[in-house]
Amino acid sequence: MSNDAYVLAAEAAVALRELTGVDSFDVALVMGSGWVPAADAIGRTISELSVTDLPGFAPPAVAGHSGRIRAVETESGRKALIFLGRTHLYEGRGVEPVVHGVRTAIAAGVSTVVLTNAAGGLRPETQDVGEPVLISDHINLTGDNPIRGATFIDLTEVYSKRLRELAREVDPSLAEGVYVAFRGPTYETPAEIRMLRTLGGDLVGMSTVLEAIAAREGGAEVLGISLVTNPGAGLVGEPLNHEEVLEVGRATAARMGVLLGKVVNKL
Ligand code: 8IG
Repeated sequence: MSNDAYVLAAEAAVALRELTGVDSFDVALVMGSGWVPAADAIGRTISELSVTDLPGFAPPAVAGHSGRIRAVETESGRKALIFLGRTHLYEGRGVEPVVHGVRTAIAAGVSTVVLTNAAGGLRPETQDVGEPVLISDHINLTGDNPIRGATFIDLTEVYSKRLRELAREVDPSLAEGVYVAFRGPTYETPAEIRMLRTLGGDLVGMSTVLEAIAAREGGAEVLGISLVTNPGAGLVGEPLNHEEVLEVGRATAARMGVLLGKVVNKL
């Protein structure tokens, strides 16, 4: 495999520096569906651009995934890069656009990557809708991987224990769980949800794992947080829809914003 994807990320980082006037960033946050309204609490906006202003990004495909990138200065003086939306594998453009934001952020200096998402909860007995859960580990059932060729990356601690502890200093009530990723775009069948519970999954979604792998490949520390927006299919008997995801995000934006703002200020 050629290293075109890494060259493209380096080019996007150069364009990002020129367009934002920020030489180097400290932290990147990927705001998944339901999380975009929380972005305002992270800091003062320096500038905002469209992903299409930079090389290598796919235009947004889903309502509620806005496709913008915001450069922010936090209270503690850190420079943060906020991706308001992400590209998903189910869009069918392959794995490169899915991880391009993370690779660009790392090429722009970032050493911490915060990945947020909305997810189905596999443990409704203990999980409430609207609850944030720290991702402790993942099971990658996407059938894909951002790394091409025989590069063997250690994934013993994809989601930094240090960052999870730091998040729990901010909010001691935060639970942890294993995030399972499918390619989507369908939600699961009830039989698949029962399978995932047996496999040790606590959350299920269609994002995050490929970005987390790319971040670890690039040497960044990763914090993953899921917002539980629905119980997995068949666990409560109601069908799932995307609008309820956005509604849960709107309802919890203030809490998620405060959480992320405090975590970023502690980095
Ligand atoms: I939000 O129940 C959200 N995203 N695969 N399953 C999968 N993705 C999701 C779900 C869910 N809820």
